[in-house]
Amino acid sequence: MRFGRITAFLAVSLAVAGSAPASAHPVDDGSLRAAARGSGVHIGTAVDMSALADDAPYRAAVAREFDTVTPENVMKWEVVEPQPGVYDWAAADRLVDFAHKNGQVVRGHTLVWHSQNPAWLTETAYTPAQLRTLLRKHILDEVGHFKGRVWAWDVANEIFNDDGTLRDTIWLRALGSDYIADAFRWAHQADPKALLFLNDYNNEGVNAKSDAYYALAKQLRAAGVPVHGYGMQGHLGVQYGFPGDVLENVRRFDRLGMKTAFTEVDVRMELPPDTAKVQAQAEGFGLLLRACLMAKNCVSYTVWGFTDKYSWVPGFFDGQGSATPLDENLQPKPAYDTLRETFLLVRR
Ligand code: 9MR
Repeated sequence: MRFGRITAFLAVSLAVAGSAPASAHPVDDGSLRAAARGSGVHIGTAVDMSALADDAPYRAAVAREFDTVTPENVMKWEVVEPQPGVYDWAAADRLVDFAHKNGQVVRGHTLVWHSQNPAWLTETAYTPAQLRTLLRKHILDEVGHFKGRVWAWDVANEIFNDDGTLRDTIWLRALGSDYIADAFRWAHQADPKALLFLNDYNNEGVNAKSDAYYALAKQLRAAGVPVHGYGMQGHLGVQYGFPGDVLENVRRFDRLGMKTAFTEVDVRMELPPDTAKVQAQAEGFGLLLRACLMAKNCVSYTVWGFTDKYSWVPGFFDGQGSATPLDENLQPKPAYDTLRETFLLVRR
């Protein structure tokens, strides 16, 4: 019964949302986007470009439910520069165009990472000087290509281990920790207006990893490096329990004068789902959104896919899934209701 109303809203709006700009929904149409309006927090999703092209209900839901989008894969280095010096921006441009038609802002993801780099980059024995030149060119070219069209960038992704030591990557090995400050400086040079984020997982609560980020952020900002934001991916699982001190963590970055964001939220579970797991999942989604709304400078809350139809989780974790707020038929789960209710109840 509870979902009947929301499902009806979804059905009606799916019919109209395809090309409707944000201003076409001045009242609460039952969407997440409407609930988030006026909260100061953007509500977002990662977007799967094949689904966006081929699945009309998916496409309509992206337009209707969210006011920020993140490319799930198509801005990653292996996609944008498949051969040295040969760029392919086509898929990423399609998403940016879609976002602008629908009154959405874009979170760019991601500029320096240990994963999803092109084979030509990782399998060639470049010298440190060459690697630095390649990284600089990659960041200047990519941020430059999207200048003025990307609101915020995940500049450095997953640079720490869970114990707070820097992750062993081709960048750290060749360039030492300086690559981090350099990446932010280059991104800022290419688009001085974009918000520049650190981003990681298992850094939502206060722990060794988030302590390392706090120390790094403080140090970079004291040195005048343009680091504006701290991203917490928010990949949770009901079987692990949830971090208890998320608000405390977010607030310490607030006090540093940084923006914060939840960038990839999903809450997975051992399959099959049952009532208790689905309820716990709703609590996980709600916990992170509450922390965001209760902090002063939390600017966005993005889910890593909104429907189980395209979630990355089952492909990566054996026997797990059901991690998003809508099921495979795009029907809302309690997590969806919790997100809406939290937006409507917790006002800054
Ligand atoms: O969801 C993405 C999936 O489609 C890719 O195969 C995968 C490859 O590493 O990356 C996934 O997205 C990741 C994101 O870029 C960074 N944080 C973890 C995400 C889930 O693995």
